[in-house]
Amino acid sequence: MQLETESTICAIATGNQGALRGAIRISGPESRQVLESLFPSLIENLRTARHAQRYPSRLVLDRLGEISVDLFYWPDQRSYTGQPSAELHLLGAPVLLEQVQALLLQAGATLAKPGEFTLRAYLAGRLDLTQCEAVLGLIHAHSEREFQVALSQLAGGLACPLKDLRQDLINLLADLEAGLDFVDEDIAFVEQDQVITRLERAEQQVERLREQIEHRRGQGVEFQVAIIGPPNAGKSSLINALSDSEVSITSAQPGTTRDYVRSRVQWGDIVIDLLDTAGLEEVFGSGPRALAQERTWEVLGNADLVILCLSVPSEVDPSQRSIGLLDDFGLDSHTIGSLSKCPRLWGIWTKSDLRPGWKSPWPMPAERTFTLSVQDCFGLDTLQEALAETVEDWQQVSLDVVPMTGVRCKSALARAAQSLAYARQSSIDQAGDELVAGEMRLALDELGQVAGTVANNDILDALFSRFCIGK
Ligand SMILES: Nc1nc2c(ncn2[C@@H]2O[C@H](COP(=O)(O)OP(=O)(O)OP(=O)(O)O)[C@@H](O)[C@H]2O)c(=O)[nH]1
Ligand SMILES: [Mg+2]
Repeated sequence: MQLETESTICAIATGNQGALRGAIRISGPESRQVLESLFPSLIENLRTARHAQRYPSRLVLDRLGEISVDLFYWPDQRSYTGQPSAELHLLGAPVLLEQVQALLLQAGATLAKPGEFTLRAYLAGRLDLTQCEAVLGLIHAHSEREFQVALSQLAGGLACPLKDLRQDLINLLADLEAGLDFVDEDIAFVEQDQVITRLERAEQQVERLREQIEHRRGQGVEFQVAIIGPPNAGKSSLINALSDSEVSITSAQPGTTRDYVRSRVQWGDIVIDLLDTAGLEEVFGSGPRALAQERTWEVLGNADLVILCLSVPSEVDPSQRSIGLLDDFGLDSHTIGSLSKCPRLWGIWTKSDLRPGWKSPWPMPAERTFTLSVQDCFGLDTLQEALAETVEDWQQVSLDVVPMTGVRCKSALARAAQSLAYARQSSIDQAGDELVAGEMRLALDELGQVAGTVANNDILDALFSRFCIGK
């Protein structure tokens, strides 16, 4: 991507799915001129604007007629991107948004490249790299959980402790460097044992940050698969088979599983959280059964993938009348309606041994379907492979996007830890404060890379503010 900020860019900022409100962003030195050609009646207001303001306005579009537009205008660098910018808020219909965007392009704006607004915010010093990556994470967030991880990172999950750590080191370095300036006069701004203690503390903080990143990678973003279905469909048996251990109780009696059971399975690099749930059923009133249903829906809502299990109808079961109607499998229409809203739903015909050669189509929309028998160990491999493949793709996205910070930060933190260790050793060996300061600068560079800023100016600031006090 070009690091060019002289052009005036625009882009539709909301999704193309069609929503109640849509927004188009504009940023760049010519923002006002572009807006003036769209809103001639606002020319005077825009030219005299001294601070960000909202202008309720209207636009006339070809064939579509007049529409109302809320114009938000930031006249100077006090904006997200650090340049004159604007947002047009209007009805979220894609056709409207595209027409308005076309007008902006005609008026001289160019179409923004992916991430270009965030890049400008970064270049303007509005965001550090960890925050930029979190913004990217928000854009790509697949599920509510990933969204939460991205949000917490944006709010400083990593940025805050990192800032504190750097500040500590900058202060220490400033003390050391101040001492270097007065080396002839033998003035020490900081005692040697203080230097050693503070470096040791910094090393521990780096270690804690590394752990935090590791924890974030391991904990926050594990792929969750909710196994659901009517009572007795064989859900718990399936979880046990996939986990290769008896994590959930099974029995011929419907309603065996009452609360959800979590099983963390690991196949090579693939980690999956399998969640066994209480069988879906219509329950009226309150009590443990109703509570169990609530839990099931809760688990289902948070899952990255929902797998619905339906037992193939046994030949001797007279209750199976017309195959293909979900009611025949013990799911009421309300449940079916709610399930159809799951973003990712797979279907499994279980207990295929009960009906050899069973080949009925899956009775509701599903991304993938399988037929298996836990009893005969049939079809488990296929399911396992499909799961592994899906989780691998998902891990790629979720590890690359938000915690891509993690991958990048980990190696920088490792180098920072090493420099701090050298610095401390040099101090212990009394090898000279120049060497200690040199290693500390390397460590700060690494940490600065993590935060996406360079430490030199910070050091100057810290140093300068000290000299002002006494001289
Ligand atoms: N024939 C056959 N029976 C199975 C198979 N899988 C499970 N079962 C039996 O079906 C019954 C119910 O199995 P569970 O795994 O407890 O079913 P569930 O869906 O967890 O049931 P709830 O917890 O009550 O909702 C048990 O008797 C199992 O042994 C299978 O592949 N073939
Ligand atoms: Mg069960």
